[in-house]
Amino acid sequence: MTYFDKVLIANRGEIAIRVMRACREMDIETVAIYSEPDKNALHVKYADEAFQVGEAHPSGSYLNMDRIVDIAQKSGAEAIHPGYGFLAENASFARRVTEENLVFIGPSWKTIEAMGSKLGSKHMMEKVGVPVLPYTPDGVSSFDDAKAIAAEIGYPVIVKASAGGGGIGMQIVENEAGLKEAIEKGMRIAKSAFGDETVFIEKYLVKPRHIEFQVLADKHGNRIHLFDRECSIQRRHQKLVEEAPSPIMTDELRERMADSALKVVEVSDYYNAGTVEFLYTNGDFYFMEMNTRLQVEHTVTEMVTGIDLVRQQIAIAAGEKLQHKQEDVTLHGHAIECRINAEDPLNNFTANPGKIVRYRSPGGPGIRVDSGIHMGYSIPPYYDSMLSKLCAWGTDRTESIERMRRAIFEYVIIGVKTTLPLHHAIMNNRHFIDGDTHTHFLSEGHIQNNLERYLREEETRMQTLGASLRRDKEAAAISAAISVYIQKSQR
Ligand code: MV4
Repeated sequence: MTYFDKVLIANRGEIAIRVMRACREMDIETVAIYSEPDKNALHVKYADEAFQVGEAHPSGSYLNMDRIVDIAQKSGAEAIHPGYGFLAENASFARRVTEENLVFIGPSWKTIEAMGSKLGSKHMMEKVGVPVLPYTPDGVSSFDDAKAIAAEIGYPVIVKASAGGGGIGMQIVENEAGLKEAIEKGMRIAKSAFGDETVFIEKYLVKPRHIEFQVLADKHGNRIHLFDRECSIQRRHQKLVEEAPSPIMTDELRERMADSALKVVEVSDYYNAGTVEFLYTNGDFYFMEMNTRLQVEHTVTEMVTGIDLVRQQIAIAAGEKLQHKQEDVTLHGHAIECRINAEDPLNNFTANPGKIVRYRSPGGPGIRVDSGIHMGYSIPPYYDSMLSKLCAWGTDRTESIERMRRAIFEYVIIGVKTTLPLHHAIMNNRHFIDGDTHTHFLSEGHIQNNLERYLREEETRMQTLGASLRRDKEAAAISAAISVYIQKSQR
């Protein structure tokens, strides 16, 4: 069944290749866009056609709506997949695509717009009985109107941007003395980051878990969930490790949370793939936000359910009914994803772009590597630092951890510093192994000493490897020649 003849992927890196893989399996031609620094990127080589969309900076390329729509029309693409990040949750873009008679592979722009307001989505969920934390129903704009409500909610509270996401602008307030400054600072950040200074206050949970539910809905009123993911190990609101299912999930809790997640889908008229985000603490859970996109960590859900979420997105966008009933969706085993970023974990995770001089990705039983890099590739400094996603599936969480350890050992990326040593330390950390994770796991310093010891070992390993690198220069030259050959043969 070919739902579309041609789809434009308005993204780069691993997610662009991920979407192109689904398209290739579905016999759908692919159109890539690329910025000037990405002209030799893997997603450009992978696509059937590729067009330069602009210069390095995202505003001139991957965020350039006019150019993207123009390329879609000129190339004859019928649909656009936004991936994640960039324009994936931009209601104006989804609306523009729809108004140009192209299909946006995602929810309706109206739903994207509605879920983009954290306050508005809380109101919506509260009405249908989805648990939300005590909060100020309207935005707060001054200390006076906030003081009374904050006292009612009870400290600590947190100030959040309504138009925001990813923790940007969040201000934790321990007591009334800090409230005024927190509101003013939160409003300033909200205004500059999102162009909307609306902030609200809600009860602050000290060490919650981040548990999210994958959902799928079609345009005919069918909706299902595809179980839960735990994404609590984050650094500055950037997820580092995700897993499915959550290690603390029970059948009873899952039923309650899934029921809430599906209520969110229903009341928001949602269709396509989405994620309902909750915070969990001591048996209670609270709706946080609805992510109207395919997420980075969709991989672990695919590994434990066997369902290809991108294929489902494309079929739904083409008007198909859901291919699975809820009772058909079964959970099998456990999957963990480690985000491999070009960052230096011992230097405050500073981005570490550069050239990959040696690259060998792991394989074998239960391993999946979704990456946008190859030997000889130079990582541009203009975009986010994620190089690849290393995923390990096991029949249970223990086997999944054991496999992840083995895969991290096999993974060779030379030329840039990466978060691989951090993931080695996490996979060997007693708290992680016991499933005792929460959102402040990394900030509690569990990992640091392990990390330093492991890095010293890593340094020694690199020194011995360095000796063999010289021999590999020929290998690098050969691989460069091959990639040029592929490029030429595709023109
Ligand atoms: C919270 C919270 C505690 N209490 N809200 C971070 C970004 C966004 N997903 C919401 N976030 C949080 N909201 C209340 N009322 C703690 C966080 C939070 C967090 C949440 C999930 C995973 C990691 C986190 C790291 C820091 C803070």
